[in-house]
Amino acid sequence: MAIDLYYYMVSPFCRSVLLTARALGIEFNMKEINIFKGEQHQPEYLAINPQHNVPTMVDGDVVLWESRAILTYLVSRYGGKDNSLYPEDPKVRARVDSMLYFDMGTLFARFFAVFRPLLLGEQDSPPDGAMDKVEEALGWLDGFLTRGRFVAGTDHVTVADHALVAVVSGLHAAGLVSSKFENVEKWLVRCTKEMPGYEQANGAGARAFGDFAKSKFNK
Ligand SMILES: N[C@@H](CCC(=O)N[C@@H](CS)C(=O)NCC(=O)O)C(=O)O
Repeated sequence: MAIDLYYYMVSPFCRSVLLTARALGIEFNMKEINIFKGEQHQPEYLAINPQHNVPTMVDGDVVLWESRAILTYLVSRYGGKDNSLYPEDPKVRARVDSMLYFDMGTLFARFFAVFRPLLLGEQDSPPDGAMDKVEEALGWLDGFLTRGRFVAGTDHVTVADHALVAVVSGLHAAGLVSSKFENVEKWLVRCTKEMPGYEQANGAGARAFGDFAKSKFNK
């Protein structure tokens, strides 16, 4: 049975899901929800996801939102035994989980404090000082990337890279990642080369996000 994905490409959380799906060879039945037009508030969508955000995945009787839960579900269900995207070794998995939580609780949280009001049209320019907190989180990420080629200290891509690259590539496309973060810059290039279907899953959407962000920052 086809898996439905309700998505909007500007959203990094939809692009991370597409990166994991590409890596696993999963083709979704794609259902666009234009959050700029408020389509997430339609009653049919609220019946699926009362939290009215994207992405939402429907795989038979499994209905999930929260992008990072979708990433790990897809690998656990469709990735086969000990898939390197979300390895079963408890020590490696713990590092992957740690980076997913860093994304959710720190980088994404700070990113969202800047961009949520802009994306939903609640404000027309970024809140004062909020980008400094994003910059601080990018500095930590730069440090984490001294531990290995990818964010969990592995030599290969994991779902933590999918989650983080979707956010960071959008900031980069907007010109908001300082060139002093050399490890981040090199990792971004590595991701474009080593993630299957990167351009379709994330590249174009990240640039669309970058154009949107530039329009709000360069007033
Ligand atoms: N923590 C959630 C965040 C999802 C989220 O907030 N998505 C935004 C788009 S970037 C959205 O759909 N906002 C519309 C709304 O909240 O009404 C995830 O990772 O999936």
